[in-house]
Amino acid sequence: MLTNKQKCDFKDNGFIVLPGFKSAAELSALKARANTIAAAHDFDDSQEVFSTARQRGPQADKGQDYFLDSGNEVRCFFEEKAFGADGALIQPLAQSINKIGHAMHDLDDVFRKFSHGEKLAELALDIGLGQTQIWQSMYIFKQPRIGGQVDWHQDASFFKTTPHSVTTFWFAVDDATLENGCLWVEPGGHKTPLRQKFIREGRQTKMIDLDKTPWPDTDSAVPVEVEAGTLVCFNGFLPHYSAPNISDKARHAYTLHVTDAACDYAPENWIQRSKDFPIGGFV
Ligand SMILES: O=C(O)CCC(=O)C(=O)O
Repeated sequence: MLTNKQKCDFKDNGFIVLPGFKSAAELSALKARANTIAAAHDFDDSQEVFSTARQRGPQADKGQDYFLDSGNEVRCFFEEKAFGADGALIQPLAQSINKIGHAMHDLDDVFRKFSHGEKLAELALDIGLGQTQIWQSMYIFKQPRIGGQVDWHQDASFFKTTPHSVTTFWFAVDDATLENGCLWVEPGGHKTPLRQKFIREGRQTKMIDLDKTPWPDTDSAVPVEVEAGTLVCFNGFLPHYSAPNISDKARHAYTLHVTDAACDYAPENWIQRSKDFPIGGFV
């Protein structure tokens, strides 16, 4: 699927941009399903917020259980700015959800179809993933006006394998621009050390600092403005971030975090699978 030049670019830069990877029909089916799941969320069941800041500290509360169990479920998380001072939603429910996670790729028919197939398997092979394992799916709404920032991070912090293998498949469901909070990446930054690791200890999680290498700044980072249907594929060591969406335009995206079964998946990773819910790959 990839040319030799594209394979070399992926190795050198740590990411590759593939416009037109998904069709308009595939995108609209995924978006419709995501909106349906968001609109059906039971507000009384959970008002759990997703924010990258929240993932830093140790936690043990009801919200923590909701988050931890979402690894093998389909669950909704709110935007931090979804709530007014009185605790009520400022926008309608479906426009207040930050993301859906984290096992739709196995549990939901529409998401399953989008997340599997020969085309993805072939691409994975081209970038060095021999036997894929899809651990996590996230549908990120980045809602108009209230869509939260995703702080600089490396996805390998969340999915340790030995040797390193986690790779992110990020699909633009809408056009992603500077205005609505596109991804930013540091070309070549996948060669820098892993700065943090996020681990699970029983029913608790914590972020541990590993390396003090500073996060990129606007001199070394580049925005990845892409059209809907584009797949951005990147090495799990690549630092990336996205700004808040203060525009009136939605910026939906869908991501898959994928490792190679030939590498050992760490028992302290927050998402684990049991025998009755086995991990699978693109085909
Ligand atoms: O889409 C975004 O804004 C960030 C996504 C991300 O950080 C990820 O998928 O690892």
